[in-house]
Amino acid sequence: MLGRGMRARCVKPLRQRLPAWPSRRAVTTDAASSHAEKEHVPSEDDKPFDVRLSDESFETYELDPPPYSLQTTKAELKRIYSDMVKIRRMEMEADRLYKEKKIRGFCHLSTGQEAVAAGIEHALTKEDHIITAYRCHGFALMRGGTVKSIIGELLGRREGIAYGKGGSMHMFAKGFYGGNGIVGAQVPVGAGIAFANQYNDKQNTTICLYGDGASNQGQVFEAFNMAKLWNLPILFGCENNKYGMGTAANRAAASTEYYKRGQYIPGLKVNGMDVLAVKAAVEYGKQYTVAGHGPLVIEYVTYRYGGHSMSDPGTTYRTREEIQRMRSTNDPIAGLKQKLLDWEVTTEEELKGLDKEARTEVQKEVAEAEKMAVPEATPQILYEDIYVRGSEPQFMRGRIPEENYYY
Ligand SMILES: Cc1ncc(C[n+]2csc(CCOP(=O)(O)OP(=O)(O)O)c2C)c(N)n1
Ligand SMILES: [Mg+2]
Repeated sequence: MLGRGMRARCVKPLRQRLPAWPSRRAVTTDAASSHAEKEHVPSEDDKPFDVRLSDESFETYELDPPPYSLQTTKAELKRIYSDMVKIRRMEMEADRLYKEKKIRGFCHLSTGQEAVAAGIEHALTKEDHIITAYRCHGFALMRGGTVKSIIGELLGRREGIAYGKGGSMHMFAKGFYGGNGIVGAQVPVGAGIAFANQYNDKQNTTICLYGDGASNQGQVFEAFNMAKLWNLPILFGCENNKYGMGTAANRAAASTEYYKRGQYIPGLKVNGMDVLAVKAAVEYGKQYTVAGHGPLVIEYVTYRYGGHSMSDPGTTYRTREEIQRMRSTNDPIAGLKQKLLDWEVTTEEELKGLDKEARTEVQKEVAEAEKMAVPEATPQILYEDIYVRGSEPQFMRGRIPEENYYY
Protein backbone atom coordinates (compact mmCIF):
# COMPACT_ATOMS: atom_id res chain seq x y z
CA MET A 1 0.00 0.00 0.00
CA LEU A 2 1.47 3.38 -0.91
CA GLY A 3 1.30 6.16 1.63
CA ARG A 4 -0.64 9.29 0.72
CA GLY A 5 2.49 11.37 0.05
CA MET A 6 4.05 8.64 -2.11
CA ARG A 7 0.87 8.25 -4.19
CA ALA A 8 0.75 11.95 -4.80
CA ARG A 9 4.33 11.83 -6.14
CA CYS A 10 3.73 8.83 -8.43
CA VAL A 11 0.36 9.74 -9.91
CA LYS A 12 0.23 13.15 -11.46
CA PRO A 13 -3.19 14.73 -11.44
CA LEU A 14 -4.86 14.21 -14.81
CA ARG A 15 -4.95 17.91 -15.60
CA GLN A 16 -1.15 18.17 -15.31
CA ARG A 17 -0.56 15.16 -17.52
CA LEU A 18 -3.00 16.12 -20.25
CA PRO A 19 -2.89 19.74 -21.34
CA ALA A 20 -6.44 21.03 -21.74
CA TRP A 21 -7.56 21.03 -25.37
CA PRO A 22 -7.14 24.59 -26.55
CA SER A 23 -10.49 26.32 -26.96
CA ARG A 24 -10.49 27.09 -30.70
CA ARG A 25 -12.92 29.70 -31.90
CA ALA A 26 -11.45 30.56 -35.29
CA VAL A 27 -14.81 31.69 -36.64
CA THR A 28 -15.13 35.38 -35.86
CA THR A 29 -17.67 36.63 -33.34
CA ASP A 30 -17.60 40.09 -34.92
CA ALA A 31 -21.27 41.01 -35.15
CA ALA A 32 -20.67 43.61 -37.84
CA SER A 33 -18.68 41.50 -40.25
CA SER A 34 -21.15 41.38 -43.18
CA HIS A 35 -20.83 43.79 -46.05
CA ALA A 36 -23.12 45.46 -48.59
CA GLU A 37 -22.36 48.23 -51.08
CA LYS A 38 -24.57 51.10 -50.17
CA GLU A 39 -24.88 51.99 -53.88
CA HIS A 40 -26.58 48.61 -54.38
CA VAL A 41 -29.11 49.05 -51.60
CA PRO A 42 -32.40 49.92 -53.31
CA SER A 43 -34.57 52.74 -52.04
CA GLU A 44 -37.65 50.48 -51.87
CA ASP A 45 -38.19 48.69 -48.55
CA ASP A 46 -39.17 45.36 -50.11
CA LYS A 47 -36.72 45.12 -53.04
CA PRO A 48 -34.10 42.39 -52.56
CA PHE A 49 -30.35 43.09 -52.51
CA ASP A 50 -27.23 41.07 -51.68
CA VAL A 51 -25.20 41.14 -48.51
CA ARG A 52 -21.75 39.58 -48.49
CA LEU A 53 -20.82 37.61 -45.38
CA SER A 54 -17.32 37.71 -43.94
CA ASP A 55 -14.92 34.91 -44.94
CA GLU A 56 -14.73 34.15 -41.22
CA SER A 57 -18.45 33.44 -40.88
CA PHE A 58 -18.20 29.67 -41.27
CA GLU A 59 -15.97 26.66 -40.77
CA THR A 60 -17.05 23.34 -42.14
CA TYR A 61 -16.57 19.67 -41.45
CA GLU A 62 -17.15 17.20 -44.30
CA LEU A 63 -19.42 19.80 -45.91
CA ASP A 64 -19.24 22.42 -48.65
CA PRO A 65 -19.70 25.83 -47.06
CA PRO A 66 -22.94 27.74 -47.50
CA PRO A 67 -22.88 30.63 -49.98
CA TYR A 68 -21.09 33.64 -48.50
CA SER A 69 -23.84 35.93 -49.67
CA LEU A 70 -27.40 36.44 -48.62
CA GLN A 71 -30.37 38.06 -50.24
CA THR A 72 -32.46 40.31 -48.03
CA THR A 73 -34.55 43.49 -48.05
CA LYS A 74 -34.48 46.68 -46.02
CA ALA A 75 -37.81 45.71 -44.46
CA GLU A 76 -36.49 42.31 -43.39
CA LEU A 77 -33.30 43.76 -41.90
CA LYS A 78 -35.36 46.19 -39.83
CA ARG A 79 -37.65 43.38 -38.66
CA ILE A 80 -34.65 41.28 -37.63
CA TYR A 81 -33.22 44.26 -35.76
CA SER A 82 -36.53 44.92 -33.96
CA ASP A 83 -36.86 41.25 -33.06
CA MET A 84 -33.45 41.18 -31.39
CA VAL A 85 -34.19 44.42 -29.51
CA LYS A 86 -37.52 43.00 -28.38
CA ILE A 87 -35.91 39.81 -27.05
CA ARG A 88 -33.33 41.84 -25.14
CA ARG A 89 -35.93 44.21 -23.69
CA MET A 90 -38.08 41.28 -22.61
CA GLU A 91 -35.11 39.60 -20.91
CA MET A 92 -34.26 42.87 -19.16
CA GLU A 93 -37.83 43.07 -17.86
CA ALA A 94 -37.58 39.46 -16.65
CA ASP A 95 -34.34 40.38 -14.89
CA ARG A 96 -36.09 43.30 -13.14
CA LEU A 97 -39.15 41.27 -12.13
CA TYR A 98 -36.90 38.53 -10.77
CA LYS A 99 -34.94 41.00 -8.68
CA GLU A 100 -38.26 42.38 -7.38
CA LYS A 101 -39.03 38.79 -6.33
CA LYS A 102 -42.12 38.68 -8.54
CA ILE A 103 -40.59 35.88 -10.63
CA ARG A 104 -39.45 32.94 -8.50
CA GLY A 105 -37.58 29.73 -9.19
CA PHE A 106 -35.21 29.15 -12.07
CA CYS A 107 -34.80 31.84 -14.69
CA HIS A 108 -32.18 31.65 -17.44
CA LEU A 109 -31.76 34.70 -19.66
CA SER A 110 -30.29 34.80 -23.16
CA THR A 111 -28.95 38.36 -23.23
CA GLY A 112 -26.07 38.37 -25.74
CA GLN A 113 -27.41 35.34 -27.64
CA GLU A 114 -30.28 37.08 -29.46
CA ALA A 115 -28.80 36.61 -32.94
CA VAL A 116 -29.22 32.84 -32.65
CA ALA A 117 -32.97 32.91 -31.95
CA ALA A 118 -33.69 35.74 -34.41
CA GLY A 119 -31.41 34.45 -37.19
CA ILE A 120 -32.89 30.95 -37.01
CA GLU A 121 -36.49 32.19 -37.08
CA HIS A 122 -35.85 34.36 -40.13
CA ALA A 123 -34.59 31.31 -42.03
CA LEU A 124 -37.64 29.15 -41.28
CA THR A 125 -41.38 29.04 -41.83
CA LYS A 126 -43.90 28.38 -39.09
CA GLU A 127 -44.24 24.82 -40.44
CA ASP A 128 -40.67 24.08 -39.33
CA HIS A 129 -39.99 22.97 -35.77
CA ILE A 130 -37.79 24.20 -32.93
CA ILE A 131 -36.92 22.54 -29.66
CA THR A 132 -34.39 23.86 -27.17
CA ALA A 133 -33.21 23.74 -23.55
CA TYR A 134 -34.23 26.01 -20.67
CA ARG A 135 -32.74 29.26 -22.11
CA CYS A 136 -35.87 29.56 -24.16
CA HIS A 137 -37.69 32.90 -23.78
CA GLY A 138 -36.32 34.38 -27.01
CA PHE A 139 -37.28 31.31 -29.03
CA ALA A 140 -40.79 31.31 -27.57
CA LEU A 141 -41.17 34.93 -28.65
CA MET A 142 -39.79 34.29 -32.15
CA ARG A 143 -42.12 31.32 -32.65
CA GLY A 144 -45.16 33.53 -32.05
CA GLY A 145 -45.56 33.72 -28.28
CA THR A 146 -46.39 37.22 -27.03
CA VAL A 147 -44.34 39.13 -24.47
CA LYS A 148 -47.47 39.20 -22.32
CA SER A 149 -47.90 35.42 -22.38
CA ILE A 150 -44.18 34.76 -21.77
CA ILE A 151 -43.81 37.21 -18.90
CA GLY A 152 -47.20 36.02 -17.62
CA GLU A 153 -45.76 32.51 -17.56
CA LEU A 154 -42.71 33.67 -15.61
CA LEU A 155 -45.09 35.29 -13.11
CA GLY A 156 -47.10 32.05 -12.84
CA ARG A 157 -50.27 33.60 -14.26
CA ARG A 158 -53.23 31.64 -15.58
CA GLU A 159 -52.99 33.25 -19.03
CA GLY A 160 -49.27 32.54 -19.30
CA ILE A 161 -48.07 30.66 -22.37
CA ALA A 162 -48.18 27.34 -20.40
CA TYR A 163 -51.10 28.42 -18.16
CA GLY A 164 -48.63 29.51 -15.50
CA LYS A 165 -47.60 25.91 -14.79
CA GLY A 166 -44.36 25.71 -16.75
CA GLY A 167 -42.41 28.80 -15.77
CA SER A 168 -39.15 29.91 -17.34
CA MET A 169 -38.00 26.50 -18.57
CA HIS A 170 -41.21 25.11 -20.05
CA MET A 171 -42.76 27.25 -22.74
CA PHE A 172 -44.49 25.97 -25.84
CA ALA A 173 -46.05 27.45 -28.97
CA LYS A 174 -47.05 26.13 -32.36
CA GLY A 175 -43.92 24.56 -33.86
CA PHE A 176 -42.07 25.08 -30.57
CA TYR A 177 -41.58 22.14 -28.24
CA GLY A 178 -40.00 23.87 -25.24
CA GLY A 179 -38.21 24.83 -23.00
CA ASN A 180 -36.66 21.62 -21.48
CA GLY A 181 -34.91 21.54 -18.11
CA ILE A 182 -32.98 18.28 -18.23
CA VAL A 183 -29.67 18.97 -19.91
CA GLY A 184 -29.56 17.22 -23.29
CA ALA A 185 -32.99 15.57 -22.96
CA GLN A 186 -34.51 17.63 -25.76
CA VAL A 187 -32.02 16.25 -28.30
CA PRO A 188 -33.59 12.77 -28.73
CA VAL A 189 -37.03 14.39 -28.57
CA GLY A 190 -35.94 16.65 -31.44
CA ALA A 191 -34.87 13.57 -33.41
CA GLY A 192 -38.36 12.18 -32.78
CA ILE A 193 -39.98 15.33 -34.16
CA ALA A 194 -37.79 15.06 -37.25
CA PHE A 195 -38.73 11.39 -37.60
CA ALA A 196 -42.45 12.28 -37.49
CA ASN A 197 -41.80 14.91 -40.13
CA GLN A 198 -40.04 12.43 -42.41
CA TYR A 199 -42.67 9.72 -41.78
CA ASN A 200 -45.44 12.13 -42.76
CA ASP A 201 -43.58 13.26 -45.91
CA LYS A 202 -43.41 16.88 -44.78
CA GLN A 203 -40.85 19.16 -46.43
CA ASN A 204 -39.81 20.82 -43.19
CA THR A 205 -36.83 20.83 -40.92
CA THR A 206 -36.37 20.54 -37.15
CA ILE A 207 -33.99 22.81 -35.27
CA CYS A 208 -32.77 21.00 -32.19
CA LEU A 209 -30.71 23.21 -29.90
CA TYR A 210 -28.51 22.36 -26.92
CA GLY A 211 -25.59 23.97 -25.10
CA ASP A 212 -21.85 23.34 -25.18
CA GLY A 213 -22.24 21.67 -21.77
CA ALA A 214 -25.09 19.47 -22.99
CA SER A 215 -23.05 18.34 -25.98
CA ASN A 216 -21.11 15.98 -23.67
CA GLN A 217 -24.29 14.07 -22.77
CA GLY A 218 -24.61 10.46 -23.90
CA GLN A 219 -28.12 10.83 -25.22
CA VAL A 220 -26.91 13.49 -27.68
CA PHE A 221 -24.77 10.84 -29.39
CA GLU A 222 -27.61 8.32 -29.37
CA ALA A 223 -29.79 10.87 -31.13
CA PHE A 224 -26.98 11.59 -33.64
CA ASN A 225 -26.75 7.88 -34.42
CA MET A 226 -30.43 7.39 -35.16
CA ALA A 227 -30.71 10.68 -37.03
CA LYS A 228 -27.88 9.70 -39.39
CA LEU A 229 -29.00 6.10 -39.66
CA TRP A 230 -32.39 7.27 -40.92
CA ASN A 231 -31.17 10.51 -42.54
CA LEU A 232 -33.64 12.58 -40.56
CA PRO A 233 -34.28 16.19 -41.59
CA ILE A 234 -32.78 17.78 -38.48
CA LEU A 235 -30.30 20.56 -37.76
CA PHE A 236 -28.69 19.80 -34.45
CA GLY A 237 -27.50 23.11 -33.07
CA CYS A 238 -24.94 23.63 -30.33
CA GLU A 239 -25.23 27.11 -28.84
CA ASN A 240 -21.62 27.47 -27.73
CA ASN A 241 -21.68 30.33 -25.24
CA LYS A 242 -18.32 29.23 -23.80
CA TYR A 243 -19.67 28.02 -20.44
CA GLY A 244 -21.84 25.28 -18.96
CA MET A 245 -22.95 26.88 -15.70
CA GLY A 246 -19.60 28.01 -14.21
CA THR A 247 -17.37 25.62 -16.17
CA ALA A 248 -15.49 26.82 -19.23
CA ALA A 249 -16.11 24.65 -22.28
CA ASN A 250 -12.47 23.55 -22.57
CA ARG A 251 -12.46 22.29 -18.98
CA ALA A 252 -15.43 19.99 -19.64
CA ALA A 253 -15.02 18.80 -23.23
CA ALA A 254 -12.21 16.68 -24.69
CA SER A 255 -12.88 18.50 -27.96
CA THR A 256 -14.53 21.90 -28.15
CA GLU A 257 -14.97 21.59 -31.91
CA TYR A 258 -18.67 21.00 -31.41
CA TYR A 259 -19.48 21.13 -35.13
CA LYS A 260 -17.25 18.07 -35.66
CA ARG A 261 -18.71 16.03 -32.87
CA GLY A 262 -21.33 14.32 -34.98
CA GLN A 263 -18.38 12.29 -36.38
CA TYR A 264 -20.31 10.81 -39.34
CA ILE A 265 -22.58 13.87 -39.53
CA PRO A 266 -21.25 16.86 -41.47
CA GLY A 267 -20.86 20.04 -39.47
CA LEU A 268 -20.91 23.79 -39.79
CA LYS A 269 -19.53 26.33 -37.35
CA VAL A 270 -21.09 29.75 -37.65
CA ASN A 271 -20.58 33.23 -36.22
CA GLY A 272 -23.51 33.26 -33.82
CA MET A 273 -23.14 36.98 -33.11
CA ASP A 274 -23.86 37.94 -36.73
CA VAL A 275 -27.56 37.39 -37.22
CA LEU A 276 -27.14 37.35 -41.01
CA ALA A 277 -24.55 34.57 -40.86
CA VAL A 278 -26.95 32.58 -38.66
CA LYS A 279 -29.80 33.12 -41.12
CA ALA A 280 -27.61 32.09 -44.07
CA ALA A 281 -26.40 28.96 -42.27
CA VAL A 282 -29.90 27.83 -41.33
CA GLU A 283 -31.35 28.54 -44.78
CA TYR A 284 -28.58 26.40 -46.25
CA GLY A 285 -29.06 23.72 -43.59
CA LYS A 286 -32.78 23.60 -44.18
CA GLN A 287 -32.29 23.06 -47.92
CA TYR A 288 -29.74 20.35 -47.15
CA THR A 289 -32.04 18.41 -44.83
CA VAL A 290 -35.16 18.86 -46.94
CA ALA A 291 -33.24 17.51 -49.96
CA GLY A 292 -32.89 14.25 -48.01
CA HIS A 293 -29.17 14.47 -47.16
CA GLY A 294 -29.82 13.84 -43.48
CA PRO A 295 -28.77 15.78 -40.41
CA LEU A 296 -26.15 18.49 -39.86
CA VAL A 297 -24.47 19.63 -36.67
CA ILE A 298 -24.34 23.41 -36.54
CA GLU A 299 -22.29 25.19 -33.88
CA TYR A 300 -23.39 28.76 -33.16
CA VAL A 301 -20.47 30.59 -31.57
CA THR A 302 -22.06 32.99 -29.14
CA TYR A 303 -21.78 34.46 -25.65
CA ARG A 304 -24.08 35.06 -22.70
CA TYR A 305 -23.63 38.35 -20.87
CA GLY A 306 -25.42 37.37 -17.67
CA GLY A 307 -24.81 34.52 -15.28
CA HIS A 308 -25.99 30.99 -15.98
CA SER A 309 -29.27 31.79 -14.24
CA MET A 310 -30.55 34.68 -12.16
CA SER A 311 -28.92 33.20 -9.07
CA ASP A 312 -25.43 33.31 -10.64
CA PRO A 313 -23.68 36.68 -10.85
CA GLY A 314 -21.55 35.17 -13.64
CA THR A 315 -18.31 36.82 -12.61
CA THR A 316 -16.52 34.19 -10.53
CA TYR A 317 -15.39 31.94 -13.39
CA ARG A 318 -14.68 34.60 -16.02
CA THR A 319 -13.31 38.11 -15.86
CA ARG A 320 -15.41 41.26 -15.99
CA GLU A 321 -13.08 42.36 -18.81
CA GLU A 322 -14.07 39.35 -20.92
CA ILE A 323 -17.76 40.18 -20.53
CA GLN A 324 -17.13 43.85 -21.19
CA ARG A 325 -15.10 43.07 -24.32
CA MET A 326 -17.85 40.88 -25.77
CA ARG A 327 -20.51 43.46 -24.94
CA SER A 328 -18.65 46.38 -26.40
CA THR A 329 -17.14 44.78 -29.50
CA ASN A 330 -19.26 41.75 -30.42
CA ASP A 331 -22.80 42.68 -29.49
CA PRO A 332 -25.26 41.28 -32.07
CA ILE A 333 -27.67 44.21 -31.83
CA ALA A 334 -25.03 46.93 -31.96
CA GLY A 335 -23.35 45.05 -34.84
CA LEU A 336 -26.46 44.97 -37.01
CA LYS A 337 -27.27 48.57 -36.09
CA GLN A 338 -23.85 49.66 -37.33
CA LYS A 339 -24.40 47.85 -40.63
CA LEU A 340 -27.86 49.30 -41.15
CA LEU A 341 -26.40 52.77 -40.80
CA ASP A 342 -23.30 52.07 -42.93
CA TRP A 343 -25.43 50.64 -45.74
CA GLU A 344 -27.93 53.46 -45.40
CA VAL A 345 -30.73 50.93 -44.94
CA THR A 346 -32.12 53.25 -42.33
CA THR A 347 -31.32 56.43 -40.45
CA GLU A 348 -30.27 57.06 -36.86
CA GLU A 349 -33.68 58.65 -36.40
CA GLU A 350 -35.64 55.64 -37.72
CA LEU A 351 -33.56 53.26 -35.59
CA LYS A 352 -34.31 55.30 -32.49
CA GLY A 353 -37.99 54.98 -33.43
CA LEU A 354 -37.67 51.18 -33.74
CA ASP A 355 -35.91 51.00 -30.35
CA LYS A 356 -38.60 53.11 -28.73
CA GLU A 357 -41.39 51.10 -30.33
CA ALA A 358 -39.90 47.82 -29.04
CA ARG A 359 -39.37 49.27 -25.56
CA THR A 360 -42.89 50.68 -25.23
CA GLU A 361 -44.50 47.56 -26.64
CA VAL A 362 -42.58 45.31 -24.23
CA GLN A 363 -43.30 47.56 -21.25
CA LYS A 364 -47.01 47.71 -22.11
CA GLU A 365 -47.29 43.93 -22.39
CA VAL A 366 -45.33 43.40 -19.18
CA ALA A 367 -47.70 45.74 -17.34
CA GLU A 368 -50.65 43.77 -18.73
CA ALA A 369 -49.02 40.50 -17.65
CA GLU A 370 -48.57 41.80 -14.12
CA LYS A 371 -52.30 42.52 -14.00
CA MET A 372 -53.23 38.99 -15.06
CA ALA A 373 -54.92 36.76 -12.50
CA VAL A 374 -53.01 34.07 -10.63
CA PRO A 375 -54.58 30.60 -10.92
CA GLU A 376 -57.05 29.76 -8.19
CA ALA A 377 -55.75 27.09 -5.80
CA THR A 378 -58.32 24.45 -6.76
CA PRO A 379 -57.77 20.76 -7.55
CA GLN A 380 -59.46 21.26 -10.91
CA ILE A 381 -56.84 23.75 -12.02
CA LEU A 382 -54.03 21.73 -10.47
CA TYR A 383 -54.97 18.58 -12.40
CA GLU A 384 -55.75 20.35 -15.67
CA ASP A 385 -53.43 19.96 -18.68
CA ILE A 386 -51.57 16.89 -17.46
CA TYR A 387 -53.16 15.24 -20.48
CA VAL A 388 -54.25 16.84 -23.76
CA ARG A 389 -57.66 18.32 -23.09
CA GLY A 390 -60.35 15.76 -23.91
CA SER A 391 -58.01 12.76 -23.55
CA GLU A 392 -57.85 12.62 -19.73
CA PRO A 393 -58.16 9.22 -17.99
CA GLN A 394 -60.96 8.63 -15.49
CA PHE A 395 -58.92 9.75 -12.55
CA MET A 396 -55.45 10.90 -11.51
CA ARG A 397 -53.74 9.69 -8.35
CA GLY A 398 -52.75 12.21 -5.71
CA ARG A 399 -50.28 11.61 -2.87
CA ILE A 400 -52.89 9.69 -0.83
CA PRO A 401 -56.15 7.96 -1.95
CA GLU A 402 -58.21 10.87 -0.58
CA GLU A 403 -56.42 13.17 -2.97
CA ASN A 404 -57.38 11.23 -6.12
CA TYR A 405 -58.82 13.58 -8.70
CA TYR A 406 -61.73 12.42 -10.89
CA TYR A 407 -61.88 14.21 -14.23
C1 LIG B 1 -29.10 15.90 -16.66
C2 LIG B 1 -28.79 17.19 -16.00
N1 LIG B 1 -27.61 17.36 -15.37
C3 LIG B 1 -27.30 18.52 -14.77
C4 LIG B 1 -28.20 19.55 -14.76
C5 LIG B 1 -27.83 20.88 -14.11
N2 LIG B 1 -27.50 21.86 -15.14
C6 LIG B 1 -28.40 22.76 -15.55
S1 LIG B 1 -27.80 23.71 -16.77
C7 LIG B 1 -26.31 22.97 -16.76
C8 LIG B 1 -25.21 23.43 -17.70
C9 LIG B 1 -25.53 23.32 -19.13
O1 LIG B 1 -24.69 24.13 -19.90
P1 LIG B 1 -24.88 24.32 -21.44
O2 LIG B 1 -25.37 23.08 -22.05
O3 LIG B 1 -23.61 24.89 -21.98
O4 LIG B 1 -26.07 25.39 -21.61
P2 LIG B 1 -26.10 26.95 -21.27
O5 LIG B 1 -26.62 27.06 -19.87
O6 LIG B 1 -24.75 27.48 -21.43
O7 LIG B 1 -27.09 27.54 -22.21
C10 LIG B 1 -26.29 21.96 -15.81
C11 LIG B 1 -25.11 21.11 -15.53
C12 LIG B 1 -29.44 19.35 -15.41
N3 LIG B 1 -30.37 20.31 -15.49
N4 LIG B 1 -29.71 18.19 -16.04
MG1 LIG C 1 -23.11 26.85 -22.50
